Amino acid sequence: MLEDRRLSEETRQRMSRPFQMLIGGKWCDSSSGRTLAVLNPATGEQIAVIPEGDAGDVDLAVEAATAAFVRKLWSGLAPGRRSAILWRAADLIDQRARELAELETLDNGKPLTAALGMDLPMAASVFRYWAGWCTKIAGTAPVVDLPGDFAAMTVKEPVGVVGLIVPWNFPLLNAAVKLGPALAAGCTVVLKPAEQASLTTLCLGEILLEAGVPPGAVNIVTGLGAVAGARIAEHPGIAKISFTGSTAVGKQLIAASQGNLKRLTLELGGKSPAIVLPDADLSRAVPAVANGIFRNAGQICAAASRLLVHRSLFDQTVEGIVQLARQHVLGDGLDPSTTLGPVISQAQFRRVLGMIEDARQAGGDIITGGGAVERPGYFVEPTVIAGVSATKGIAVDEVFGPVLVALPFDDAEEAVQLANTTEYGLSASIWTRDIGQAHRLARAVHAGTVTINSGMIAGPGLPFGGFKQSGWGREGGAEGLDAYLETKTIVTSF
Ligand code: TXE
Repeated sequence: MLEDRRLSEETRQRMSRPFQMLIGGKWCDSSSGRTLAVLNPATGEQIAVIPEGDAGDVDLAVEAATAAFVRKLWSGLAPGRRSAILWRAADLIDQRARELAELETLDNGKPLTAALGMDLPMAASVFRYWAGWCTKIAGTAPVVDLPGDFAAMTVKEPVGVVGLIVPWNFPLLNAAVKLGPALAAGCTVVLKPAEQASLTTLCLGEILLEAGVPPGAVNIVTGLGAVAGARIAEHPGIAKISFTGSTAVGKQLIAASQGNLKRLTLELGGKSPAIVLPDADLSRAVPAVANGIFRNAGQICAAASRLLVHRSLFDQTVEGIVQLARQHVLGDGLDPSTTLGPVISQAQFRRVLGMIEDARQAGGDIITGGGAVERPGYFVEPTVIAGVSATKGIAVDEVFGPVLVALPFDDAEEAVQLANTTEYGLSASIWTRDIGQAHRLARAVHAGTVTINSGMIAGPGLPFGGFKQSGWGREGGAEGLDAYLETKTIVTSF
């Protein structure tokens, strides 16, 4: 692999050095010495190893983060200085963009064009956004409605040591999305990347140190969710957790974190509807829905995985998406012609194919795709399924793969009812030229983000999160920052 001429010199050099964990500003192996294999999902081959951190390693990381927090190594820096450090981190991400994008492709499988065009610039812009907040965190001066003379103020304080647990679908970007507000708020961090894709997060640790984040302010422990992640969940020294991952693990975190009543932000699964009304502009809706479900091999929590389309447009809309599905070139993400990469792992590969098979058994019509691609790696064909029950199985369960379920409706009321049938409520899109109708539906749909005549839009300034079992709380914007802050009320009698 190190001889692969498609890789830049920087990437080959980075791959020739070990990947270690970051604890207290030092790079280290796991205390057990154990490692986990890093597999390239496009080939199934091992490309590196990462430390298999365990509960003891998490404890060391929490100790380092606690010492940094208590000594105010990070929160005590002038806000403008912290802002400059986060901005510098963004510049370093830009400088290392090619290398980081190549590592992301090797580790996660996504096309290099996608990593370079989306993940990397967004990760840098996320740090720039949060750099701006460091100098703008302020309290209020509320009125005290009591007899006597009082002056009241509120101040915002960092919540403490936070545990950030990140999934594998956008490894670097998701790490940035959580680190940005945590650091802007003045918290110190124990971050656990997903065991399936940790490489770029470890590089981000290098970048943060180089940018000037003090030792101990950001600690990164690699390891298994059930071991290292579970210890973060129960650790009494951690005040808050921000987690992105499955709804099942989110529920485990709620139970595990009760011991010290941790604050929890949970970004969980989704089964997001795209609602296409009879007057929709299909020239916009069709490519957006296809992109919304096939991009990143469908491994997006807000993927447009349920197409709800008015019966009058059903065949035309589905046909348009099927055409686009068939145009995808599946392959190794380093190959410039590749438009669709593999899913992350053999476990996900089996899970996605199993769900398609269940839909087939249930009488579903597999209009395109539906199988694995005959080649090494974990490639699933872009798939469109119709003719399934709207209320069970693949129509309501998250697949997290390139699989679209198409369901017809007869009127707007039925569309809303279908949109709201799942246990999730992360995002939805509405396609119509009638803007009044669009807004009526936007208010009726249970979803944390609703887009009108657009695929999913996310950015660091936009609150993102879910209704129902898609999670708790919001990331992004002022609300996202607030999740890392405590409000203290100070009242003076005079
Ligand atoms: O997720 P997990 P998996 C959904 C998606 C996917 C399914 C399974 O439907 O098919 O989850 O994926 C850590 N305590 N999403 O198994 O297990 C783990 O190490 C603490 C949606 O990969 O939830 C990783 O860092 N942490 C999604 C992170 O949790 C634990 C993104 C996510 O892994 C833990 C990913 C535990 N007991 C999957 N067990 C989204 N919302 O974007 C695991 N982890």
